This record gives sequence, structure tokens and C-alpha cells, in this order.
Amino acid sequence: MKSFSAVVLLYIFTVICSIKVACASTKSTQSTSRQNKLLGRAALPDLYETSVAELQDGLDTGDFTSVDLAYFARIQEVNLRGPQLRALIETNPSALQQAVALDAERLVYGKRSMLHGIPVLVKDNIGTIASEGKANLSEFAHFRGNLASGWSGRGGQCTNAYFPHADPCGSSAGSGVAASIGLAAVTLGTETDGSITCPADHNNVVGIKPTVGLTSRAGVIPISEHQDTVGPLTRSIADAAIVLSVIAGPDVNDNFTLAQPLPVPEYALALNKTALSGKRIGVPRSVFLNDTITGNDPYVNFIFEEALSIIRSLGATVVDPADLPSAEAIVSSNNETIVLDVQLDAYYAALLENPSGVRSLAELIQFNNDNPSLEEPPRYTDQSILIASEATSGFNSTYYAALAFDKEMGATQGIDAALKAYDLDALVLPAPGFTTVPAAIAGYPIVTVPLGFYPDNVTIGLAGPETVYPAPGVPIGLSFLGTAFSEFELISYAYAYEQNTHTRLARKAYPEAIPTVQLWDIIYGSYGDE
Ligand SMILES: *[C@@H]1O[C@H](CO)[C@@H](O)[C@H](O)[C@H]1NC(C)=O
Ligand SMILES: *[C@@H]1O[C@H](CO)[C@@H](O)[C@H](O)[C@H]1NC(C)=O
Ligand SMILES: *[C@@H]1O[C@H](CO)[C@@H](O)[C@H](O)[C@H]1NC(C)=O
Ligand SMILES: *[C@@H]1O[C@H](CO)[C@@H](O)[C@H](O)[C@H]1NC(C)=O
Ligand SMILES: *[C@@H]1O[C@H](CO)[C@@H](O)[C@H](O)[C@H]1NC(C)=O
Ligand SMILES: *[C@@H]1O[C@H](CO)[C@@H](O)[C@H](O)[C@H]1NC(C)=O
Ligand SMILES: CC(=O)N[C@H]1CO[C@H](CO)[C@@H](O)[C@@H]1O
Repeated sequence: MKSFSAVVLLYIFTVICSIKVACASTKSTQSTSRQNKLLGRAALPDLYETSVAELQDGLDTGDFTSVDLAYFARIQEVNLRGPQLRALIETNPSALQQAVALDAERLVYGKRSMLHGIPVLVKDNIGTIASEGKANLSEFAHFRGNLASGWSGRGGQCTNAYFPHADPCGSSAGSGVAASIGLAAVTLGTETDGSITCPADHNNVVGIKPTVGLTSRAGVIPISEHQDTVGPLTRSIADAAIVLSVIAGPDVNDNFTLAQPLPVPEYALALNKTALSGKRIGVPRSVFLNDTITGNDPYVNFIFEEALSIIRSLGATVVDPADLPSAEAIVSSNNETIVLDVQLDAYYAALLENPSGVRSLAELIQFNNDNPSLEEPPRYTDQSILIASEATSGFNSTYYAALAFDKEMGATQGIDAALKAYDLDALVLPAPGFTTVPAAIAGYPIVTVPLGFYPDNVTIGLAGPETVYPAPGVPIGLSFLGTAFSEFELISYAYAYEQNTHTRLARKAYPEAIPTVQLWDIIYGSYGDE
């Protein structure tokens, strides 16, 4: 199970700065911005931490424009100097044009939504179409065999901004790292098993892994149609709620989304600081808090116990233990591996445009074999998962039996059983370990929020050939789990926890990893030289 998780997490990232939308001249906003020079540096939002709401305020009042918000200077600064974070693979060449158009549209019509003109970074396994209609497809992600978390042939080894060479976790590694130091306003990742919550955990950001079928996977490289889901990685619950409200909803191109309850909730309405008051929160202690099984550093459980005290102090009843009847079976089962990777040929066939030259799973395997300098990093062993899935015809009775078994273990005898037996509103666990597995195989949601940081005297461990974990100052997350489509409630509990702890800013990334370029520099030229 462990090595399997590592493999899926591996399934890499990237990020394309895709600023949405349309049109004309930016002169009037620019001059408004310039008049506001008197605002001074201090009055402008700090791009390390700024929120979407704060950015929208500045955009609405004309203090700055979406063009000014192009994070390219910060991205370039981090790429050129200091540590090799490798969070981004490419930026969208039409982003500035789109920003100009969006600024003009805002002047005339106001904003379309809370994401109007807000730069978004998108994981590399999410296909994009440029606004001109030119199809641009992100590189195929890597989930082939035992590779290090955060590594891709295309992007190299992504690293954490909290300790040099620390594991960023994955597979949405670049999204997590970029969000953590303000290389974009908000980011998107995908999760099959742990790929949003783990990078949220390791990078001190919020991650929402939505219920499978809440957000469309159309254009996302498929691992499992029953487990894959797209969700936000952001610096706050409020930002994640804004993004989720925009990306949730039915999409005819992904029929799993047609079964969701409607209307889509306005997740920003879940931002309630007292939401934990009177709620019953369960702790599935067996297996998930057993270090012998999870392999977690003991500090994880230590800090988790503090979180439980905080949750109690916020008026919740902590039901402890509230075990999953299926806990032991979940960690010993191999069934999750059976439901992966069987849709890749269909994915290739459905691409609108494919500049890569690779047209099928078989050609992908061949490409990897033919390009060892690109695709076989240190300690590379094999691409066994791809080869195994190439060997199968896919949807046979073994597959359907595994799927049914997973649903039973994850949902019926897992999360739903515990919620029902103990009359709970949600479950809570530290993010590291096997926390993601029951929700992965059930297709259920997880909301992860900053919990703490490994202490300076933690024993540094090896993660990949080029990465370490744990390490001093590397973040740890707290995960709230619930039943299908309980995002609204989970967001409210995570928000109450976040707002009563403010853990994120208790420790910042290491200085060399923090970009220094700020809005002031972008608006008034290089480093305020105007
Ligand atoms: C989605 O469509 C596929 C192919 O048409 C079908 O096999 C599957 O049952 C549908 N799934 C849902 C959830 O409707
Ligand atoms: C916030 O949550 C508490 C506890 O559930 C509830 O009593 C209160 O009505 C909520 N406030 C709002 C504005 O929804
Ligand atoms: C933790 O797991 C180990 C290995 O399965 C087991 O021997 C031990 O009893 C468990 N500890 C607790 C407290 O359940
Ligand atoms: C699924 O897991 C169960 C329990 O671990 C096991 O008995 C069964 O053989 C697994 N199915 C497959 C197809 O491996
Ligand atoms: C289904 O495909 C898998 C992978 O090739 C294979 O191991 C399994 O035996 C097949 N099951 C049946 C019932 O043919
Ligand atoms: C780290 O320091 C804390 C506080 O001084 C101490 O309780 C803990 O045992 C130390 N841990 C290690 C691994 O040395
Ligand atoms: C915006 C973007 O990512 N463009 C790239 C899309 O892919 C083509 C072909 O690989 C590249 O040339 C573009 O730079």
C-alpha cells in the first residue's frame, strides 16, 4: 500500500498560469493604478500571503490591475536564483493578453465572479485550451513505477520551500509549492489517493479533495474514473471555497458530475468561525494513528493531540476512538491498485490536439524506454504500473469486484459506518499516513488545513534520491473527512480550526525560497525605479 501510494502521489504536476478571459485597452486602469502610487508599498497586498478577496478589492478599486498581478516576475525570480524548487514547468504566453482583456471587461461590466482576473496555476495533468482556440496539452504525468514524489521527466525534482531539498509530496507538488510562497493567487491539483491532501500537508496550504463527481475531470489524464478528482490548493480555506464554488458543478463531458446534488453550494457561506460548536467529531484511532503502521514520525501524533484539544475548546465533542470497522482490511487490501490506469488509451483517443507524438499507452511505455536520460531518474526501477495496465483489457469482472470491494471498505464499512455508529458530523486525522485511503476508495471528500511544523530537532529522513522527509520546519496538515458531498460542512469545520489557530504564518518558508518581488515592483517598474 505504501509503495503504491508513493507511486500515485508521484504522478506529477505543473502549472500553467492561465488567466481567464477577454478584451481591450488597460489605459484607464493603469492610470488609476499610477494615481494610487501614493498608496505606497505597505498598502498593497503582500503576494506571499494575499487572499483572493484582498486581490478583488484592489482590482475593483483600481489600486492594481490583473496585468500587474501577473506573477511572472516572482516565478522568474524563484526560477533564476536560489534553490531549485522546480514548482513550475511553463507559463501561458497569452496570460498577459487575457489579463488586459479581463481588466477592460471589469471596467465596463464589473467582475464576472470572485476569480475574474485572478491568476490560476494548473497541474500539468490538466489539459488546457488557449483562449485563441489553439489547443495546448500538458505533458503526460508520470505514475509508472517507484519514482520519487515530486519528480517528472519534464520538470525534474520539485522541492519544498520550508527546508532545502525537502519532499514537497505529490502528486500536485508544484501546485502546493507555488501556493505556499505566492507564485500564483490560487492553484489546482488532482487527487486519486493523496495527491491534493499530501502536498497541502507538506507545504502548509489548504487542500480540498472534492467528492468524486463534484468537479469535472474532462481533460485530466485519468488514473481511475472512480477516484480521480480536481480540487484547489490555496493559502486559506476562504480562497479554496471560492475556487471550489467556481469549479464544482455538472459537466456533460464528465458524466460522473451529472449525479451531484444541485444547486452547487455557495461554499463561501460555510466560512463560520463557530462552526465546530456543538458538533461531534470522531477520531478513527485504530490503524490511522498507529505509527508502527503509518510510519509517521511521533511528532505527528503529538501535535494532533493538541489539535484535538483545540477542537474541544471550540465547542465540539471529540468522540475518541471512533474507529472504521474496515480499518485493518483497508491497509492490507491491494484492490485499489486494480482499478487504476485502465483508461489511458481512451484518453489519448479523446485529445483534441496532441503535439507529443505519443498516441497510446503502448507508445508511452516505448517513449520512456527510448528516452532514459529524460525518463529514468536516479534509482529508477521500472514502469510496472503502466506495463500492468497495458496488459489488461481493463473492465473485466476482476476490476468490478475490486471496485465493489473498495466501495464497501471505504464507504459502507468505513467512513459511513463510523459516522453512523458514533452519530458524527465528521472525522479528523493528521494528514500524513493512510488518512487518504478510505476517502480515496470511497470517492469521498477531504479538507486539509495547516496543523503545525516538524520541530528543529526532528530526525531528518530520506525520501527520494534527491529529497528528505521529515525535516525541521516542514509543515504538517490536519484533515477533516466526511461522507459524499459533505464539502460544505468540512469547509466550515476546517475554517473554524484555521481561524482559531492561524498556524500557516507561525512559520514561513526558508528565506532563499521566498520571492521578494511585490506588486509595487511590478506596477512601478523594476524594484520601484520609477
Ligand atoms: C458514464 O458513461 C459511461 C459510458 O457511456 C457509462 O459506462 C457509465 O456508466 C456512465 N457513468 C455514470 C456515472 O453515469
Ligand atoms: C455557525 O455555526 C454555528 C454552529 O453550528 C451555528 O450555530 C451558527 O448558526 C452558524 N452561523 C452561521 C452564520 O451560519
Ligand atoms: C499498532 O500496530 C502494530 C502492528 O500491527 C500492533 O502490533 C500494535 O498492537 C498496534 N498498536 C496499537 C496501540 O493498537
Ligand atoms: C481484494 O481484497 C481482498 C481482501 O484483501 C482479497 O481477498 C481479494 O483477493 C482482492 N482482490 C483481488 C482481485 O486481488
Ligand atoms: C482481468 O484483468 C486482469 C489484468 O490483466 C487479470 O489479472 C485478471 O485475471 C482478469 N480477470 C478475469 C476474470 O479475466
Ligand atoms: C526535541 O525536543 C523536544 C523539546 O525539547 C523534546 O521533547 C524531544 O524529545 C526532542 N526530540 C528529539 C527527536 O530529540
Ligand atoms: C502555453 C503553453 O504551454 N504552450 C506550450 C504548449 O505546447 C507546445 C508544444 O509542446 C509548446 O510549444 C508551447 O510553448
